[in-house]
Amino acid sequence: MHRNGPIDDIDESELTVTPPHQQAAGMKAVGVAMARAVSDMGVVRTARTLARVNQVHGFDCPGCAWPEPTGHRRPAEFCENGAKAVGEEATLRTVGPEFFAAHSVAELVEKSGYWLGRQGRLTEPMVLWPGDTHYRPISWDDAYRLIADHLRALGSPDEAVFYTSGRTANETAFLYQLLVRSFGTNNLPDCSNMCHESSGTALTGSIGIGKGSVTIDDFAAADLIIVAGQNPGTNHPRMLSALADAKGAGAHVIAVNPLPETGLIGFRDPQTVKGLVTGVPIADDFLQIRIGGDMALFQGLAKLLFEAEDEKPGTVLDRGFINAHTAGFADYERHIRAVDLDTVVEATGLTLDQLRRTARLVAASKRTIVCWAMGLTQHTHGVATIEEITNLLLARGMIGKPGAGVCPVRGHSNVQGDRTMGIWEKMPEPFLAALDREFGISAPREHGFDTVAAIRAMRDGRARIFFGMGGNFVSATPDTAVTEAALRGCALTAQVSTKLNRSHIVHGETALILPTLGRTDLDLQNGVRQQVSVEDSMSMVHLSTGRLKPVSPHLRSEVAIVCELARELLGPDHPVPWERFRADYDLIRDAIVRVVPGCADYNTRVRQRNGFVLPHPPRDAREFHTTTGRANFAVNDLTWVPVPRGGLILQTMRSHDQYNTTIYGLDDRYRGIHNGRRVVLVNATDITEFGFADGDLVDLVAEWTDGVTRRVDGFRLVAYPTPRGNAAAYYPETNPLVPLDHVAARSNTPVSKAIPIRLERSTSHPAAHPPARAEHRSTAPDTDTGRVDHDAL
Ligand SMILES: Nc1nc2c(c(=O)[nH]1)N[C@H]1C(S)=C(S)[C@@H](COP(=O)(O)OP(=O)(O)OC[C@H]3O[C@@H](n4cnc5c(=O)[nH]c(N)nc54)[C@H](O)[C@@H]3O)O[C@H]1N2
Ligand SMILES: Nc1nc2c(c(=O)[nH]1)N[C@H]1C(S)=C(S)[C@@H](COP(=O)(O)OP(=O)(O)OC[C@H]3O[C@@H](n4cnc5c(=O)[nH]c(N)nc54)[C@H](O)[C@@H]3O)O[C@H]1N2
Ligand SMILES: [Mo]
Repeated sequence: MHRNGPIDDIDESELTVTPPHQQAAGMKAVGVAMARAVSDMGVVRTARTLARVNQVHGFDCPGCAWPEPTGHRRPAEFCENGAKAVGEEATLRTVGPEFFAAHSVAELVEKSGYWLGRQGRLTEPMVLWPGDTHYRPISWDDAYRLIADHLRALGSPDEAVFYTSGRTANETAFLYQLLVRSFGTNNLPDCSNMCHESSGTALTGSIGIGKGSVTIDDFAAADLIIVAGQNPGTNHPRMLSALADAKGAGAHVIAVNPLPETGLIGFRDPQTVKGLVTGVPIADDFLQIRIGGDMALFQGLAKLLFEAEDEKPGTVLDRGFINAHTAGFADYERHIRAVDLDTVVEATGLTLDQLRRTARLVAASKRTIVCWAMGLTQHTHGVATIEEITNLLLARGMIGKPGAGVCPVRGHSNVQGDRTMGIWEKMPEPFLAALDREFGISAPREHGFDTVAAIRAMRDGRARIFFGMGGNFVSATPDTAVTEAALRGCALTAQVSTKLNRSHIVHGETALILPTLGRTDLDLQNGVRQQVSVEDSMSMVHLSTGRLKPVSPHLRSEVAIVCELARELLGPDHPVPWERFRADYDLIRDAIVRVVPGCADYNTRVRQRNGFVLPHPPRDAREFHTTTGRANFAVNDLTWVPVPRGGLILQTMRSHDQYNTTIYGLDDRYRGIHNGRRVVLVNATDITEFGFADGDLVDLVAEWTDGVTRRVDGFRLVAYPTPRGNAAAYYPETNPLVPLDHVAARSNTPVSKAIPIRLERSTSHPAAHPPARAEHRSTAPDTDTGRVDHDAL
């Protein structure tokens, strides 16, 4: 077994910067994908594995949630970054007991997330006893007993937190929430709380279901596609193929982004010979918006649509749809007519001409799709912004017909399915009632903690046990110093994981690592191969079958871990047939049928060629299961993000070489950043005005209304074409800057895309991986508010 993980950690002094790329994908991407995969998996495993990604009898790519095409599948239905995701999981490097014996926790805490992840797959359950210096092996049975003993010792089940990341398959998710609710709590925070929660909240209120209303086939039928707050070239590369096809069929594409992201500006489709040679520019128009200006954009466009309708009545608004299917239009119209276009220009940084041209395109379009991701959701006004998108589409009757609709582009490959299966701290009553009926349990009804509430509860000692079903909670969450202290305050932290990460190293008094099978791994239960299923971003449910020999005989499937823990915790007389579920996943799916609406004949339909699509009343029948029984227009006061005097608004985003907190490598190739990650992209004029030069080393300092100064040190300034007053840097290095209480209204999502900061000349040197740290200097009492006091800067 080869081991060639990085011996040294990141050395930021090696960082180099080149001009951003004009085109994404192409031959280079194929080469990078293959080289990376072969280095992780070896040649044979690479060939075997990549041939099965996203194929009908293969496994679902553990990368993003973009759907597979329903018709012909290309031989390679994955992208460069999908190959990296697969290689990361299917690697032959391992971290077993000898690794933990050789490295103390005190030593590991100094390592970067990159280094930790590159060490390989976890192979055996490990425990860190109170006060001990090293993780030591523990048997599965003892691990379950330890967790059960801790859980039973709590004053109340609500003192435990059960987190889920979005790779967890439907079968696991369903059983996991069943275990947690049988135990007696709804504390089921998930990564979605930090991700598309704003989309779910907005869409549920507006159209009665928190999911996108388009299918992959709608893309080819659209004539206008707006992609706002999303970087598909890196995060959903297969979406570029769908956009390219749509363009081929005549669609016009508009990118709305503060950054000229490479995938949107140019794209070479590696799947076609023509694509490799020529390249197709994706975006016909690029609206370089100021961070946080999107709500203003969509209100401004609506205002211009009303003006166009005044000029030519009956040509712009879809009165038939509005009258038949919506509520609240009159209030919306009154509100929008009062919008001041000068304010829109100021908030967006766009010109009136750009706004007018875009409004003309929207008015002329017969089939419009709007796509979005984190650039819209992770804002104080994320929910309201998505409501404005929906308003605009409703006014033009663009929901529930081919080629049109709302398209939140999900992140994790099964984050949408996990919600469908009940991973949510506030599942509605009909679901809980069905669960009670099916299993003879009494699910608790009081809402549980979401991610931010869970951190507050652990910080304040109201929660004492953290259980993670995947993910990397410590590194994914805001306010790193607060979160790390919160986890350290727990009596027990237990993580079901494939790879080593910081959440194993920043731990409670007792800590457990429970190593599990990934998507690519063969899952045998009593000698019979099991399959799991997932739901993509467009509500398609399909099977995923792993076939690789697991790297260790000690790995257990997530389903097995949930069932075995449940047996230990809830006892042999518990009404749920845990042992039968573990032995045959078809039985889990049969139970899902009786609890989750739209899942009839699950086992049969999921085995069809493309699986099956879950019901979506607005898409299927223009039915809206909202408070009014109609699609609701929402009215929102215009909010945007002014730039603080002497400071900048910072967005935290992904490089091309990472999957959330998993760092694959140190190149953000399209943006021209190589061999390092501690960079901050700032407009060249701002750099000069602040008295710095391109390449200078700076500290990023955030002052918040709670009086705490948060800072991260030693970032290299990179002059970059971002709007004046805006900056960009990578997550998770910048998470110490995101205040825990800086959250989106109504969705409680951390505001990772708009942190007011200022730059200070750095006294530190380009360090070999400065560990995450935030200096907490409290100068004022804690407050509850989430408003930015820009003058504090
Ligand atoms: N390879 C890879 N694939 C991934 C992931 C990964 O880390 N790596 N992560 C997965 C997950 S969980 C998710 S949620 C998705 C994330 O997918 P994205 O949302 O594409 O991810 P981010 O890198 O956060 O990019 C945010 C984009 O929004 C823009 N933006 C920032 N602020 C604003 C704003 O105020 N307005 C507008 N209009 N744009 C703004 C940024 O410039 C950037 O282009 O990707 C998924 N897929
Ligand atoms: N500042 C800032 N913070 C953010 C964001 C941002 O844009 N800016 N984005 C937010 C978003 S959109 C998201 S979704 C979250 C992501 O938050 P998480 O989902 O918690 O984080 P990941 O980095 O995706 O989790 C990676 C870990 O998952 C484990 N893992 C991988 N595959 C499997 C599997 O099959 N089973 C199990 N059990 N474990 C597995 C591995 O051990 C790996 O180390 O981060 C959020 N945090
Ligand atoms: Mo996400």
